[in-house]
Amino acid sequence: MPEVPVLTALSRGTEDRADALTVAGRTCSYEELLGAAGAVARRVSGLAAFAVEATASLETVAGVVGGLLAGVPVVPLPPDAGPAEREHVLKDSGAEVVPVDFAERADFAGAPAGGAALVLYTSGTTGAPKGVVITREAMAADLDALADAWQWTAEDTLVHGLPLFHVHGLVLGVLGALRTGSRLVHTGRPTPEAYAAAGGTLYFGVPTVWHRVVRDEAAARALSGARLLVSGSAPLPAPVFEGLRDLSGHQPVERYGMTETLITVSARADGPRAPGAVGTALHGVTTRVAESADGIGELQVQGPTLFDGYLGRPEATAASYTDDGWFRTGDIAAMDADGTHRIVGRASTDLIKSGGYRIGAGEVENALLAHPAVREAAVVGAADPDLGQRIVAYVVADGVSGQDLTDFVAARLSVHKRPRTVRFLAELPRNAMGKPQKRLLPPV
Ligand code: MCA
Ligand code: AMP
Repeated sequence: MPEVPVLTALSRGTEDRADALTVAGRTCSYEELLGAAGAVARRVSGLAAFAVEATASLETVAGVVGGLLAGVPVVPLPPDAGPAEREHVLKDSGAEVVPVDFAERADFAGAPAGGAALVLYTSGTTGAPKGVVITREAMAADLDALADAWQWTAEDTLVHGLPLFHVHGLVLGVLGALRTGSRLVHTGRPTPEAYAAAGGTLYFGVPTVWHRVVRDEAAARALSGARLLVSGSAPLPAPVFEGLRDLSGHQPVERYGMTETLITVSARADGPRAPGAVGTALHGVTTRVAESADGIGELQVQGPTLFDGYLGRPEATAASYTDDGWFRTGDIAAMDADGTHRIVGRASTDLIKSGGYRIGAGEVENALLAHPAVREAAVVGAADPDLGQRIVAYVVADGVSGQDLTDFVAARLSVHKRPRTVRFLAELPRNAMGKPQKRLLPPV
């Protein structure tokens, strides 16, 4: 078997079985995956980077494993990305799209172990998304620390249905299984029925998924045979925590992270769990809460799981660190005496979390302003019981409907970046300097 960096269990092959991996209803063994990944590796070897259409499929897994095998960074493209977002990602990364045929098989000897493995595009408060460079070393360190915290082993069957172009679904949800040797069942979509039917021991979901599971009582009860339910990517509301506990018998483990840092803080399989608490720093990670009078401040982190910078943006990379070398998460946190972290908010209201997706208000505003009828636009996140936050757009525009604008954004960017509510105003509230004042916008 060739040595695939990061993917210890896949390389070792001793945990191989005919149903090692199921993605959206199709199943394969490690041997079959390695053959398909080998064919990708041959094709991409020597490229500076390549992009894969990151649908929920065995093809995406083979593409990413092929990149690791060849030592070529992979840029996973959100499959629903519209032309504006797609062009930006391909141009900014310099990656060409390489199609993957899972039926193609080839041997490939394997590449050196270290260096850039993934470039994941993620939104800031303004402008277009930036490419976050994630190394093999950072992923290996993070997955080992999570395996330690969650007692995650080859005995587990991991179940989730999250997108394969973010850290949660791809790094934890696919590469984690191929490093630990746990079986993987990716359900295609993260629906309550599919989670209930999968019969796993370890489940991953964003809070929106857990909210929907709790609303589907039979599905929630069906998870009682699992070992561990894990929530992350956004705050898990207390009623959802309690609903899961009451219906499935499991208190969910909550963990916290970012694309730039991978997962840094988590509750442990053998430790306390409570609503609103995201646990303690993972093995190897150090955290601090920036000084403030009330013990609440910006969470800053250091450790081996951090990114290798924003692709081609050294100033933005430098700006994301304090002068004394700590990564600034932009999240506001408090730490209990026992080291338990609570995330209490975000420093900027211009970063929206909807359904676990991170969306920059500026990117959506720019998409709206590209519509000929729109003169001004201000985008905010409004509290939503299912999505956590719902994108709301306030626009100054004539001769266009709210639905037209929603569809316009969904078509240019990714579907999940579309405003769910559009409100028309005669003008945006501004201060004396003429700057729009989002906090003066009328309630939704
Ligand atoms: C609706 N649709 C439209 C439109 N309206 N299509 C085009 N134009 C429109 N105007 C269609 C969509 O194409 C889709 O079709 C269907 O409606 C449902 O889409 P949507 O309403 O957006 O789905 P949802 O129900 O709101 O999705 C909830 C979700 C999703 C499934 C929970 O938000 C999700 O997958 N979230 C996971 C995000 C995630 O993994 N984040 C991790 C990043 P069709 O159904 O046919 O597709 S965070 C991270 O990585 C860090 C490190 C961490 O901490 O984890
Ligand atoms: P992303 O880069 O898409 O992974 O988004 C990272 C952001 O998600 C963080 O900066 C937090 O704001 C948020 N986040 C992730 N996990 C949690 C959590 N367990 N509780 C609260 N916020 C979270």
